[in-house]
Amino acid sequence: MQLIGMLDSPYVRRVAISLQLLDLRFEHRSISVLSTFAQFQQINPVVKAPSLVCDDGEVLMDSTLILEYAEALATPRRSLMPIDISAFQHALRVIGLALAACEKSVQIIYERNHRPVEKQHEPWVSRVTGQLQAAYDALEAELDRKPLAINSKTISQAGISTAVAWHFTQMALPEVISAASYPNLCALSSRAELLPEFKAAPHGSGTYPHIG
Ligand SMILES: N[C@@H](CCC(=O)N[C@@H](CS)C(=O)NCC(=O)O)C(=O)O
Repeated sequence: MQLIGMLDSPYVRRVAISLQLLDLRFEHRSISVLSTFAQFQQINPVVKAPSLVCDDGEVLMDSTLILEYAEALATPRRSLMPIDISAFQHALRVIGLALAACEKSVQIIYERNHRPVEKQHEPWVSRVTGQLQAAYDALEAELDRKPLAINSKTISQAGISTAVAWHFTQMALPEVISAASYPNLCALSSRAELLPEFKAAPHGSGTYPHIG
């Protein structure tokens, strides 16, 4: 199967890291939804990253749905989600916050980079920035309350998504979310970025597996 999309997208990156942790082999094609729109359109006319081209050619999209498929595909069946219901519920809460942080970061980036300056709407950016801060405030508090395990054997989807979201926002919008205010997220991210699965799929324009 092929994973389509660039690793500067947190959605693509969470899938690339999760596929490795599920022991699934995949080819990565680092195609941009922006600079190579027409090429992306040939693969998925909806142009959403990530897209997953399955072995029979069917194309899936949306990172959460792709991860659901990946877990069903893994043999023996594996999951990056906890089995215990209260831990499962908490993981969904944390992943929801991480995905909201990704979405709000992307909205700010698109507003800034893909709209003419005279058409940018500051009240909208302020609203989204407030939502982004709220998501990271809540994630920081959750980590204080219940730290997440960060190693290749025990990292869960909550850990992957939180670490990927934080690193993405710090790479793309460091002036919007000050790292100094979020020590738990900084520590979690630093540990996660040292894992081989994160190093093999680093944030940016490169292709998995990154060597070196
Ligand atoms: N909910 C989706 C969000 C994916 C998403 O918005 N990806 C961005 C790239 S970071 C994208 O495809 N942008 C192009 C567009 O929406 O037109 C997911 O989890 O995969």
